[in-house]
Amino acid sequence: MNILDFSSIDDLKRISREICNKGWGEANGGNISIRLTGEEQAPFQELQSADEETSLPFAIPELAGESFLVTGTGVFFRNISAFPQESLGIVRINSRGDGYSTMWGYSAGGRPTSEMSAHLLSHAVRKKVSSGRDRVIIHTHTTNLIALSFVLPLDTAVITRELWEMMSECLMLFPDGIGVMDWMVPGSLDIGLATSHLMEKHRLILWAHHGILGTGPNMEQVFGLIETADKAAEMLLKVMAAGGKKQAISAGQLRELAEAFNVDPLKEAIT
Ligand code: 2HA
Ligand code: ZN
Repeated sequence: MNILDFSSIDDLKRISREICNKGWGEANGGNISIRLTGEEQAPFQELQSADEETSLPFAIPELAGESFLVTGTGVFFRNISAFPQESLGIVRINSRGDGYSTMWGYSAGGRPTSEMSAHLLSHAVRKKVSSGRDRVIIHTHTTNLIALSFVLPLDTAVITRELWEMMSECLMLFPDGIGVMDWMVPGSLDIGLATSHLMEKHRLILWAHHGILGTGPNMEQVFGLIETADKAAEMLLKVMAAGGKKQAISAGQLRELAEAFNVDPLKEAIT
């Protein structure tokens, strides 16, 4: 089996192009990880990595033995399609969940994304809370959501409500809201721990003045979630620039929407 034929690699190439088309993929901004399916992990189960194991500053026994396709540090999204083997790698978590080895990729001597802590800690949480369904994490520099983080209070309930009010689809697509974090140092263990904590409740996390993380079962759905939130943010910025809201979807109408589409919206955002 040729690893470059994995559907996950195709998906990643396609979505990284979409991200660049959106203008979110400047330079080496953003990173993506996918927990591989049993079928995609199979070729690595018996393999021993030639590389030394890299220790993690935490233990995630929930992910012991799992393999992940992860974008490399410093990789430009716009180059992934042309150079997949250099830009991407497959890493396998050890049996204790406190280290990983590279099984394939990073062929020019690279290593996984600088945001590896946020990705792995979030995967551990989402595997548990979604009963294994969520396998993808995308981090990207969504222009409009970043801009909003300068003008709205950095509060989960406030930003969730503002986005829900912009389009009917928002509450349907992310009833669990958008978890909002203060600015933190990118790539740090602290940003990873704080992100994974919020991932217990939300599939979208806003990193103030930096970008967003989204999670879900596949690339398409995660990209769709992020694109919808960023479109709502874009509209809110336009509305603000045009003098502010004169009317909006009301709390009562949001409740009607939730009932009609049988979703359970984040309570604090709909008071
Ligand atoms: O450089 O986006 O957050 C990749 C990043 C770090
Ligand atoms: Zn980033």
